[in-house]
Amino acid sequence: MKECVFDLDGVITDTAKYHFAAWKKLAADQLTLQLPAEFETELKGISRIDSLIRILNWGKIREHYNDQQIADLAAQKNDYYLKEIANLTASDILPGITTLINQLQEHDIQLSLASASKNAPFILKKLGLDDRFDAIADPAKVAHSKPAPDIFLEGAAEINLPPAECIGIEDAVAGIQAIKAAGMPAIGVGDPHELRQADEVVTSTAKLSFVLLESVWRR
Ligand code: B16
Ligand code: MG
Repeated sequence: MKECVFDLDGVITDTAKYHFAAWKKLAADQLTLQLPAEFETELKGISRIDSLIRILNWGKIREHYNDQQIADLAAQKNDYYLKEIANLTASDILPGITTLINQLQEHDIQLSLASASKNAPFILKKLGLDDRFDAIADPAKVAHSKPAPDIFLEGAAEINLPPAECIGIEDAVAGIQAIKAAGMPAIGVGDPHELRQADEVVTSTAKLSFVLLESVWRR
């Protein structure tokens, strides 16, 4: 194992609640839809535009919006989201992640980020983790979003390593599918049944360690 490719939301920090708060506000204020709580999980790892289209389809109002209106609504959601995350600090890093990063770097493992979020560089900076990562894969540069492998392949390519030397960590089903499609072992964080396509699932980021990742990679 020479590289660890991290997802952001749900692995490094819990921004899902802020995404959901922003979607709820957009849906209520602009679409007169009341989003049920299940959407918080359903939108994990899904790109901004794909999330909006799911919401419009759920509300059976997709055909009322053209591409420009969809882009404007997505931009409005992002404004709400940026307000939600304005006060993120290092205290919002999930348990065990700083220790894991330290352990990986002590073993000369390269770190890259494979988040669907266009806000990922900004969020890493707010968390004080931007200088710990060797590469941040840009979701705007890849053709297909998760569950396609593109963003994880990009994370490996940025460091010039083959996927076989990498391991990926994800909290979303679409993300686990993306890691496996990229040809990397996948570590899931969350519910073992929901994430059963992963090679190993931990119920909390606090349970991640270099020893665990290395042993899964060697299987
Ligand atoms: P943005 P991840 C994902 O992050 C979120 O889980 C998902 O809810 C969000 O829609 C997506 O990023 C895009 O984020 O609107 O900031 O570009 O889990 O891939 O780190
Ligand atoms: Mg995630």
